[in-house]
Amino acid sequence: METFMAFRSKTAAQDALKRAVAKAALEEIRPLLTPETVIGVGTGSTANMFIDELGTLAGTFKGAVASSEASAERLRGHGIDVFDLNSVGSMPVYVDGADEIDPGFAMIKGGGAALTREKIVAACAERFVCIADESKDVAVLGQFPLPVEVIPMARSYVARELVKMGADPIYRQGVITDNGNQILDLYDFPIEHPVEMESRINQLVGVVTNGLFAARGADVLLLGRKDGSVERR
Ligand code: ABF
Repeated sequence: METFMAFRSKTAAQDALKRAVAKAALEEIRPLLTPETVIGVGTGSTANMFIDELGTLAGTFKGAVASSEASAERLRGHGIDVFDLNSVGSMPVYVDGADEIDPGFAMIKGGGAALTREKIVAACAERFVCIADESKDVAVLGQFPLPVEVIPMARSYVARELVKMGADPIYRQGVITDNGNQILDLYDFPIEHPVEMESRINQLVGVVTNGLFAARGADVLLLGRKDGSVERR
């Protein structure tokens, strides 16, 4: 069994990779920042590190739209104004992490249950910059459980339909999304054709959205390597 010390050093090493990609993301978007610029900012531990980096430039751009309440609070903590998406037009860029990303830049997201807001904010951005450590880089999506956000009264119906599609949906107990909905996670569900699967699942009545970001995948991937380098794809 992994010892606590081994776990802590593994986590610290992964944090260093996340910090490196967060810094690289700041350099990636720096040329886009003007006093008029509003950017989209995601959710999760990698996005949190990006927010911390972005904080060093607070006051030099207009502000951000956040994909979760947690990120909005962190942005405000750094003195960055947070805007309602409805008050903002298109944004030049959205920066967020992922749970998995494949060679075609399709992603599984939503491990933190913020998938719907993430997808909405991403849809409004001209470019999606994905920041991730190399553990997220996969040949085929689906090792990480795919989240599906459902309207609560439809949960069992949607689960039965997902079983017919060959999935093994598990209700994420005790989790309510920022939108008041519930999450079903699909375990051991290899996804060879992410664009088609994203659309098939979204067509089930009662599904709000699923965590496949394939129809609108990433445009740029900043991947933190174990040797400390950041690969830009
Ligand atoms: C968000 O944060 C989610 O879509 C994804 O589930 C998660 C990645 O988290 P972390 O950066 O903590 O690994 O982007």
